[in-house]
Amino acid sequence: MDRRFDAAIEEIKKGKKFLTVSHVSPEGDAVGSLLGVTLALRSLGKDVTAYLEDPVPDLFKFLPGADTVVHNLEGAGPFDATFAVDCGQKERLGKGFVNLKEPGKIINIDHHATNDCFGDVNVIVPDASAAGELVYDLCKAAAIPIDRDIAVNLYVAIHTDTGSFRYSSATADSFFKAGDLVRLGAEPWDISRRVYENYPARKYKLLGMVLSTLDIIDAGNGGPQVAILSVTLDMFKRSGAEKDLADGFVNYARGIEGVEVGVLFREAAPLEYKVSMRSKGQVDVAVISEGFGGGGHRNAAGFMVKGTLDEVKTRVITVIKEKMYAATKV
Ligand SMILES: [Mn+2]
Repeated sequence: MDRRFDAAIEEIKKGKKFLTVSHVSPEGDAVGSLLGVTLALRSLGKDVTAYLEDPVPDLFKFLPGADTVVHNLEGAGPFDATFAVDCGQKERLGKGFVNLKEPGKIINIDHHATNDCFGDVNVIVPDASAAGELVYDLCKAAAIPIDRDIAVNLYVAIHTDTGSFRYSSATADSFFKAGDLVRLGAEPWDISRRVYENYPARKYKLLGMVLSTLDIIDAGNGGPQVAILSVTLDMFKRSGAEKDLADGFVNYARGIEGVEVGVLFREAAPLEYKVSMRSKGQVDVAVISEGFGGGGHRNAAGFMVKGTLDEVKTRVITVIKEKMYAATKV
């Protein structure tokens, strides 16, 4: 019997009006786990407001319930409780939520090891591949039937956060739950086609520019290398691509033979960069990210940093090289 959700289930039983939230710049797990818990609560007849500070990315607009997400909480509430999913820090839920007066009890359900337990109830499971897995577990523990619409959302959450079941985070549990979600109505090809084979051409124009910035650097120990890509505001302008279309580009850097860590520097504003890192597993990029005030997982982490591209690159690459030198010494 799964007792991890007892306190959360107590709040579900007591409450009528709920808020569900996930992090800014939402990806598949944020949107999928948010909508999964939203639809699960609605299926019990609860009044649920689903909130994301940022828009639902186009690729995920097909998800059941996506059209009900709101992006403004002014005048909202009071809520009996708030379910925050897939988010390690309260601030990452966005200003609208941070400024909200009466969120009720905050139930923090997440799988980031760097989660700071900002909730009144915290269910943090770093072994879960996706927050979507935990929403699945919550539904099971609360005996909430998972209908097709919930299944599609949770399948997308798990599928995207495991890199299509390629990452080490994909456990037997992840496969079991995904299999069950398929049984409950999630259609793998229909979902893959919509999420992975449905990109606007401008994404590929941008990718061409980004790949041309590729730089490969030695850590100095004859071992694996670091691959660096960058994307500037000018490239976004020239390609016509929105910023979220660069999501995943960092994987091209990691995907190179002999490369251990891939890094993407994305200009977020003049003199401000979002740094995304992907590791093949020998180097823990979450530790590097935390040193810069960010978060993440062993194989995938990111943070924001200020300065010119050259300054920022030098600072970040210096640290990565040190960590890599230590981790991969032959
Ligand atoms: Mn996640």
